[in-house]
Amino acid sequence: MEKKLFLEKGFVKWTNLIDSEEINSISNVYQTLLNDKTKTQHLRSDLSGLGKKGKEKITQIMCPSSIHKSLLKSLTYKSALQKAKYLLGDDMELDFDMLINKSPNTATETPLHQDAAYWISMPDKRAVSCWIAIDKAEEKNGCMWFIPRVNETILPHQPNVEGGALYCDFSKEKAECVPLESGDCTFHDGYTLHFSKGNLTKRNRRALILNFRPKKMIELERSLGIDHTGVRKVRNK
Ligand SMILES: O=C(O)CCC(=O)C(=O)O
Repeated sequence: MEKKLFLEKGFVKWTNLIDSEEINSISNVYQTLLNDKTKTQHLRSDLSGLGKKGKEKITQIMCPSSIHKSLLKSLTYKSALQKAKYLLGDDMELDFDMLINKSPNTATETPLHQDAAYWISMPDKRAVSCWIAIDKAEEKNGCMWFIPRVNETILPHQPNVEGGALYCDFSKEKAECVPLESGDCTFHDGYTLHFSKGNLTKRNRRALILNFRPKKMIELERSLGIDHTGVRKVRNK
């Protein structure tokens, strides 16, 4: 059922990917990384592009498991990989992980985009991102919105502001809001248009995102020096 939906629409919601004990364990590691600006400095940026001047609005920390290697062995990573294999095939492996936190009272949206615009063009285009809600995610704190699959082309993208997230222009009329309880997740493919609104609440909105693609494509990326820690830019037109 989930696979059919994912293949048809380009995204699917998955409830209870992880239980409350596992959420607590991931949440502790997450908070440690969020608070530690020294250790995360080389992997950390503000998706809003405005962070250099003041408080971070949308904190992105790439490859948190390169700092906290225990994450790789966690139930969360194992369970997400198992689902990614079910959705796209047994050759799926973890390509990269990231944390995205929307700080409290930051009416800053993550603009509409397709993830594949950030990636190099690869012969095998299968890829899936698992977006895991560490905190309950709803419209008012910036849950994900997805536009059901249109086609598999990449629209023209550009940064919304200097150093900020990429965005593209497309009608949001058909976008579906996907609220999640803590421990739920969504899976979306690289072409699926998505965005999230700002966080208007008093608490963080923390998401852990794991990206999976075929082992051979990860090897290709690494041979070209791509490990997803480089600058944010359009790589695929
Ligand atoms: O968490 C967000 O606001 C955006 C996440 C996103 O764009 C993604 O996971 O591809």
